[in-house]
Amino acid sequence: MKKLCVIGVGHIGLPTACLFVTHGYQVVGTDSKKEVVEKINQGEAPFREPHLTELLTSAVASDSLVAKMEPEVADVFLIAVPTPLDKETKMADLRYVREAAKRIMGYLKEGDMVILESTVPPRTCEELLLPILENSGLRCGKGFYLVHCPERAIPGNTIHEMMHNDRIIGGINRKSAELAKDLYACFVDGNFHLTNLRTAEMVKLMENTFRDINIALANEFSQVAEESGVNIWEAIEIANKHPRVSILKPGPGVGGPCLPIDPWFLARDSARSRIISLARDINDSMPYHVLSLVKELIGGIKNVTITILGVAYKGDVDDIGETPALRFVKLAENEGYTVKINDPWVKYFEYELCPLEEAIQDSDCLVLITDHSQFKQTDPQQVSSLVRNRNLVDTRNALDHKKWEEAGFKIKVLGDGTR
Ligand code: SAJ
Repeated sequence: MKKLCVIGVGHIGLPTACLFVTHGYQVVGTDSKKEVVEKINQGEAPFREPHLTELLTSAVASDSLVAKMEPEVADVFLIAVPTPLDKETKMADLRYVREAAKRIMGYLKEGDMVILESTVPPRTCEELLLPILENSGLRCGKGFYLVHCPERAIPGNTIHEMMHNDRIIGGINRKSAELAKDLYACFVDGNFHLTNLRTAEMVKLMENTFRDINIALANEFSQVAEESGVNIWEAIEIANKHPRVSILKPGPGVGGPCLPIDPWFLARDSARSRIISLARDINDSMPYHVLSLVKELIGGIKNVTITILGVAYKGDVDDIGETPALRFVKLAENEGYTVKINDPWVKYFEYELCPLEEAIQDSDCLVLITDHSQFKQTDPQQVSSLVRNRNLVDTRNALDHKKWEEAGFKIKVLGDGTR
């Protein structure tokens, strides 16, 4: 039986490890965080993701998955570490990939495979990973195999997408890519697209950049719609009926571990990447626009208290990475507002979180930033008896506005110029 060593058991590494276990592999998952290792060994997922807990509990109970701080000898090494953005230089911070490679190097033996799933700028595999791994004395492509198989699963539906999405496999040579395809085929029923390392690196970045630019366009459209007396939500829905149009949704900004970061890995030379950096600027500016909507609603109210509904970067996840909510809270505080925050998913945030009732009490304006399912079920009649002023800004077009209006709320919906 083949043994896998997964370096980095986070949002991608852990579900991947569990899926390999389900298909008969012995897996060691390593992480530099002691508390993550301990939690996993107790069968507890360190974050929320549908179906993960069931998979993890049975993987740990059957002794097929064990978490450790250090790697060990294996047949396949799979790297799924973060590749954050260095905010000052707007360059990829590749220190975790470098560290992972150094750690693996000492355990590499003839015939092993190294897979990089982390998102990286083009040529990282060849110029950073490969030379470190070759310090083992083995030759890449002959002594050991190297592939880039970028993760493409969406948080909130990770397990399903890992099993059913197509996979890109870039290999140092065809043999590497073919071997990796055979490996993943145990749980992936999507198609495999085999290519070279640098194409695989670029494809992954292009996918997230395409999405970021599409959202920036939707955000720009939403502001034009507000000025033009058009409801952008209706307009986008109709435009998308065209067989070759697919516009995404506007919102309070773009967050998460990928979209605000990956485009910069392509846009290092901004003279050649004007659309990419412009889209980033548009999306980053959305919290300012949300603030302007709040200001229009609250008018002359003194000693304003606002309630923020949701700080996760998107609905029904507990992740606050790069969330536009943080910028919005800071802007609101700079206006002198008292800010109260509720998020039924998030446990830790830079600002205090409180229960819904407490967050709503005596509020002058509710601002829905994240479209969690729980907020859609909130009863506006109950809310109306708790607030001081009945104002609502819905940045996601997520709520039943008729009901909120019936409860006496004045409403602004981002992108709706008909109100
Ligand atoms: N957003 C909008 N409007 C939309 C869609 C999203 O404003 O119409 C916002 C969300 O609210 C969120 C941000 O964009 O703040 C990103 O959310 P997302 O759902 O678009 O994507 P992620 O970051 O959760 O996952 C993406 C996915 N990439 C693509 O769909 C091309 C996922 O498949 C990747 O695996 C993931 O990035 C990654 O790890 O790269």
